[in-house]
Amino acid sequence: MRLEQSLFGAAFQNPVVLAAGTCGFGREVAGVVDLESLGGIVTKSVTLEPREGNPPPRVTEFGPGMLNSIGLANPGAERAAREKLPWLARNLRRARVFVSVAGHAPGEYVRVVEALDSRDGFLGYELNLSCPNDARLEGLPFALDRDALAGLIRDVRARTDRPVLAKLAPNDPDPGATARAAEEAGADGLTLVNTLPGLVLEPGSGRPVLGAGSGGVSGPALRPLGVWAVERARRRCSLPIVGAGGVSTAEDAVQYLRAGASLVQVGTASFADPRAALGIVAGLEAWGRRRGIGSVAELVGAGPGRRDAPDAPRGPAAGVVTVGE
Ligand code: RRO
Repeated sequence: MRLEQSLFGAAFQNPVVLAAGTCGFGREVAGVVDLESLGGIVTKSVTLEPREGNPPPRVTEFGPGMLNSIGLANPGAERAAREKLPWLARNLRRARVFVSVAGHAPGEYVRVVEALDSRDGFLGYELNLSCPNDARLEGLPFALDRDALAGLIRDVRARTDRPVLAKLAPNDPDPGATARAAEEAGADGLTLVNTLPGLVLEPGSGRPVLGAGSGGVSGPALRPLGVWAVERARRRCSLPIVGAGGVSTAEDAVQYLRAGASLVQVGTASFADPRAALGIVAGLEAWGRRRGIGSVAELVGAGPGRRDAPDAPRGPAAGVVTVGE
């Protein structure tokens, strides 16, 4: 199965991308994972000013997932431009880089983009509109306020010619409507989904396990929600979608592709095995080859497969696109 696709004006050698916040700015993980064998990476979110992040512990595990509250720890836009982008420019040729951008106000996103835009080392931006851990943010994240989201995307769109992805939230009752709003505002693609707000308490004391209190839920528990959000967004908008949430195997990635994602991000799985994403690339190729699927693009949005496919959960409905054989 051919894994390459052309998206956002660039060639992606395969659909597997490291998620924001799980690989720093690339260099931090380059000793343990061959980044040039991946479709790409998304950097840690960059804010205008440097941030120390939240008090420890910042991460804890629970049954089927993980809870984090890192608190946007990052060097700020100026140092990211000076100290992080040059390494990416020198070292990543085949893997595509998106810089994640975060802030408290639309103007902060715009200023981060203005600080980075003339530099080399990255393809485009992923606007983090859905961080669950920003104590300084009052009210809803931008991703859950469609008017604010649309205004912010329009402001950024006007400042850059690079591709702009909008990263949306999992606790959105109507991700299709939000996806549509992002498309109309000028986004080039969507990333679905960020982590889900959650709280883990120590039963004895009742105190939160994380230093910051609540955090963002990721890992396998998040996957059905992410796949559902991608499928809903696919129905309402025609932008390329990047699926994220609980991908740890090639089969997980296939679910996102079939639901309508063109790329998939791997996050939490990399903490258990830094090379998990490479295994998913190899597993995807083998999965498709065994089924006679010519290219990954054939899978995107293909929905349910044939009744006789080895692991098809149910048979095809009338009019449903099938792939393979
Ligand atoms: O830094 C974080 O605590 C964080 C961010 Br910005 C985000 O978007 N999602 C998340 O789970 N953690």
